[in-house]
Amino acid sequence: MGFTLDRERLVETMVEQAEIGATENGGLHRLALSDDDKAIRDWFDEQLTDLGLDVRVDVFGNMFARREGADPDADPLLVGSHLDSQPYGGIYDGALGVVAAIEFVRELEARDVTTERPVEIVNWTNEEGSRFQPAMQGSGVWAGALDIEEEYAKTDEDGVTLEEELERIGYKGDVPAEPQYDYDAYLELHIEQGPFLEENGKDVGVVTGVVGFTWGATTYYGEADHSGSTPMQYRSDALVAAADVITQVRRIPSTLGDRTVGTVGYVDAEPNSINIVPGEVTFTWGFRDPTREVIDEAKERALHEIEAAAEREGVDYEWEERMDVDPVHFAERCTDAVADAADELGYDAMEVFSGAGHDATYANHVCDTAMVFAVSEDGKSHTEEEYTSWDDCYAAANTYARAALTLAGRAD
Ligand code: HGY
Ligand code: MN
Ligand code: MN
Repeated sequence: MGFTLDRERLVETMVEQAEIGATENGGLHRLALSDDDKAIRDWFDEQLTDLGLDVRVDVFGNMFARREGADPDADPLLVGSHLDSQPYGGIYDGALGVVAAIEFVRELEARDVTTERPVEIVNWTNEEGSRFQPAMQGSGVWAGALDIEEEYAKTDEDGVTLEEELERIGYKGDVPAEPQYDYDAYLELHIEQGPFLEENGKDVGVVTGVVGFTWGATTYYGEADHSGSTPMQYRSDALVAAADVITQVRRIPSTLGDRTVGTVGYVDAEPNSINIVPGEVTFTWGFRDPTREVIDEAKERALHEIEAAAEREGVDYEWEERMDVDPVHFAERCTDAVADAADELGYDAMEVFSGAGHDATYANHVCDTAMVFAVSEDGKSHTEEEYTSWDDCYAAANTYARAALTLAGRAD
């Protein structure tokens, strides 16, 4: 059967990581740079140290470890993903990719395999972009797409800066947050977080690229007033203006591409009392698509709706950009390695373009990249109901390990 992973050990490692930051409904609450993130980072460090690898942490908290190959000067293969989670997310998002990378390195050790290239394993800081925006922040800084000082200064809802949290949990390292080597390739395993693999009855996904995003946050400034004694024509209701835009954010994608999506995920209305006209409302909006032109068109339409709603309701507003990243398409030599691996192992695979964002987007700025997708049951993710069977985890992790070995090359 050639190089395959130890299924039992993969499941054990997944169960172990899922205990750190576990919620009572079987999900994860492991927000970036929280105490639970510190705990899972310590766990990650322990896994790699036990494998005899030295762990290094960069100044943005990205964690790396290196397994030497036959040729120490060869450009390394980089494998890994992220361990932070959404507020009430699932146990597979990011974690399955890191665990598969750990199990890949464990299997190399167990079989005493010497790879041509060095293999480096990474845990990226703040992929989720929930507590601190943007998403894929650690890989974005590392790839030079985001300015580290700007990202250090980002604050969470309590006004705590990212840099303060990085220092507080002891993961502001000393290595520059930039590629320390000319990486030959980056390979990431992730759950699909969408319906296509399951709908088509496939075992694994060969990911050919990732959508681009644009995220913004708008605040409307109206007039808080008594909800009973203020006649309707006297009102400047910030929430009504926001509601108009929220409806449009839902409608705009249906006029654009078949993979265009639009979401308002966060709304904060003040004073948020049943008998006060909302005076101030902040909400986020986001659009994604495989092509840059469509993303720009969606953003332009949203900004037009934001302005029009402010005029209609007589409220002021301001907005800020929270994220902007181009779509990426992966290198054929890497996607071929994934497709061939699935084929060799007898898994039924199909190509998928990712609707979720991944660190592979920014890794693709640095070196050839590809991803492997595992099936998401009902396509659900970013909820505690996120589920991937152990069989599907194993099929994807096996494909991943085989493709990784192809890209790393065997020296023995
Ligand atoms: O937003 C995303 O797609 C990713 O989960 N951060
Ligand atoms: Mn993820
Ligand atoms: Mn996610």
